[in-house]
Amino acid sequence: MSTNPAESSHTLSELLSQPQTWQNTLRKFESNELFDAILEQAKNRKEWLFVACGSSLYLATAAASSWTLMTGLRARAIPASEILLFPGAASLEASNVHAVLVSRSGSTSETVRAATVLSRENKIPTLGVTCTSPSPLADACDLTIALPEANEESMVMTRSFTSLLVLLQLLAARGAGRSEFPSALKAMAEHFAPQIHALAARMKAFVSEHTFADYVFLGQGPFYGIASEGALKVTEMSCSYSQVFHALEFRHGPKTIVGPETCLTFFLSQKGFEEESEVLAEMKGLGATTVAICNRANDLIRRSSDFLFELGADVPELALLAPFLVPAQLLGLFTSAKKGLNPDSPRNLSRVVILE
Ligand code: F1P
Repeated sequence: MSTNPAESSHTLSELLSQPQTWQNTLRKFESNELFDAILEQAKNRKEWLFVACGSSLYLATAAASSWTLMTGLRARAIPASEILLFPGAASLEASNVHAVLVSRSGSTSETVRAATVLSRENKIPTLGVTCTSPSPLADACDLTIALPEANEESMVMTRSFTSLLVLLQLLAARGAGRSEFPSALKAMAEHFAPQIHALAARMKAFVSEHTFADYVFLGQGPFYGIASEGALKVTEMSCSYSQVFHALEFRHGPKTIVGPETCLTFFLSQKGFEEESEVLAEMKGLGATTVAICNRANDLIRRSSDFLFELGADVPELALLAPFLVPAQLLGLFTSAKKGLNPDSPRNLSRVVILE
């Protein structure tokens, strides 16, 4: 791989360190008393409310969907600003809710204030999830899990996002008695580790061969949070215009924008494999340039994708969320470099949003 600004960046080295960071996270939380304390704190609670901002909100969205699919309990993700500005709309049944506040920095003002509102004003038990310790978030929450090993120099979240997601999936699996899930995550990380460098080289070549006006990310179920983060990564790192939709929703209007300069990235679930692959083929037929991310492809997907990433791991669907995000992170990074931008310091962006 020849050298360019992206390749000497913190963002790329931290991005490529993800499989190792996931393995370290799994080892650290293999048997953890804090998990038991959290599940004890939440035992009579019927709903999990995930609260965050920015990338952490999309992490919370994927975590909430994983939570419901794994535990059967109601779970949802909402922006911290909604707790502060429209608490009524959040319909917080205090007696039923357990709140999880996610923030890489642990300092984002909206998230810290939301923790205080939920804990003090609504008497809702709060769990902070962060990569920074100590932090104002930990001061505002009843319990806090910190994962400093996943923290990063890069301005945008990469390994912190996927590692905190893996951590929250581990906690859900513990709560649901899914004892097989930690080893499935371990198998996924071991399977993906030898693939990540070749994937980066292929994505760099793909970006050098294509120039796009629009980026669209498509996912269903737990992959919608991943698609949302994919869109944010391309916007944050390369100052490009990107959107996110549920894959089958794309037919209901947005497909008007399809053309060769529209890059459509599909995060193909196992559950909706047939239906989502049909949308991929239909959009390819309309002339879109397509990126397909899946566990195992079929001929239709191979024929309908300009860039294909197949993980090929024998793991349950929820273990696919973290590795599926990596191609989108790389798309953002190499597009940033192609535009002569520095992925380590995106325009107009601060690492933490602190409000007066
Ligand atoms: C949240 C966040 C980041 C975003 C930018 C500003 O930070 O919105 O997701 O990329 O850096 O802050 P945090 O609450 O997760 O620290």
